[in-house]
Amino acid sequence: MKEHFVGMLLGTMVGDAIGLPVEGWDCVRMAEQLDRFPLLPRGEQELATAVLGLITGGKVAAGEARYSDDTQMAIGVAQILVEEGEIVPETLAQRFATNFQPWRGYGPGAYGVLDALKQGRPWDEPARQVFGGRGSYGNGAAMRVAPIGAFFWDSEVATIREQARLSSLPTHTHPHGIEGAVVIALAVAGVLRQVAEGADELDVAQLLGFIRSGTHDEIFLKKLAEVEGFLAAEPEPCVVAARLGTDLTATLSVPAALFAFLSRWDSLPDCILYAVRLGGDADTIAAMAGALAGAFHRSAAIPENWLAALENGPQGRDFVRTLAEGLYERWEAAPPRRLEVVGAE
Ligand code: F2R
Ligand code: MG
Repeated sequence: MKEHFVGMLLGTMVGDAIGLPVEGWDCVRMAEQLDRFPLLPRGEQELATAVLGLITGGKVAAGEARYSDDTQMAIGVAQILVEEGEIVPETLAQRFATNFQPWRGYGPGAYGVLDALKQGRPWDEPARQVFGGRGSYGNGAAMRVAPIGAFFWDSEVATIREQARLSSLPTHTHPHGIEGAVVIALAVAGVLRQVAEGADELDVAQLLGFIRSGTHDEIFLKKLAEVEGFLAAEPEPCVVAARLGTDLTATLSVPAALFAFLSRWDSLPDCILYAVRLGGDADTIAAMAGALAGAFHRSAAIPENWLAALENGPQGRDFVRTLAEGLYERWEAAPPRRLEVVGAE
């Protein structure tokens, strides 16, 4: 299980890093560029790889693949779980502020909230005030929530929901922003439940059923039904992208990440590259899909050249691995409320 925890966090990081150079490209533009790549002369391929990074399959120098706010904030969530054994929103808000690196590419709302927290504002004020007091329904709470799904994989669904909700509050108070986090946390927990039962193959229907059982929002339930329909029909990636959505909001990105994983769960690289190919918020969709694929397959499934390319500074690849191992050790030493029979709900 330890290597599944590591896979979850390194999967987030590698998905984020691979998608980052093309964040904001639409699906059609992405397809044109990637399909053209193999036809380019060698020199032009090198130039394209310098811009597009690992997505081309070309060589990227060690430590050159940067991560963004997705990984930075997932690190904060994992750190609080290791230190506190549960999410304490005020402490998490302080950690987000301490870890805040403005150049990591935060969403506009989140940037303002973190800046305000850094200046000492009460932890729960800025998030409630953004977007005219409506709160953010961006995907920022969902993109960082995977460590909660791992740490609480064998807890009651209600606990997973509550921990995901609490982890959203420092930046995202809109119900859709929160529910996006709940859905991804449930998905990670559902994957690890299957792992614990010894599954070699993902039971897609069971995982979808588990996610549905803890999802309370009509829009997400409708999107889950669409995801299920696409699994049978397998439309072109750009049709999937157009129908499920690939933007910065939770309702229009979390379903695409789920589809990427559920349709390509058997290969971590295929899952991440497909998530990036959907376009739009590519780093975040690939980070969420990468967390799920990493949780299922373990970190060994991440290609060596991808791992080698990841940045490895003070909070880089090795730090992330050690943090994920610490998360597992914390779970093992002081287990959260366990289910008597796994999967009994
Ligand atoms: N910020 C970025 N990338 C820069 C944009 C790249 C490119 N141009 C593109 O279009 O893809 N990436 C990072 O931001 C996302 C996470 O965002 P987060 O933390 O949820 O931020 P925010 O600002 O709170 O929400 C994101 C956007 O959602 C819309 N929105 C949210 N709540 C709203 C509300 N109540 N009313 C209206 N709009 C709302 C806004 O457009 C927000 O800016 C990740 O992609 C991460 O990688
Ligand atoms: Mg993004």
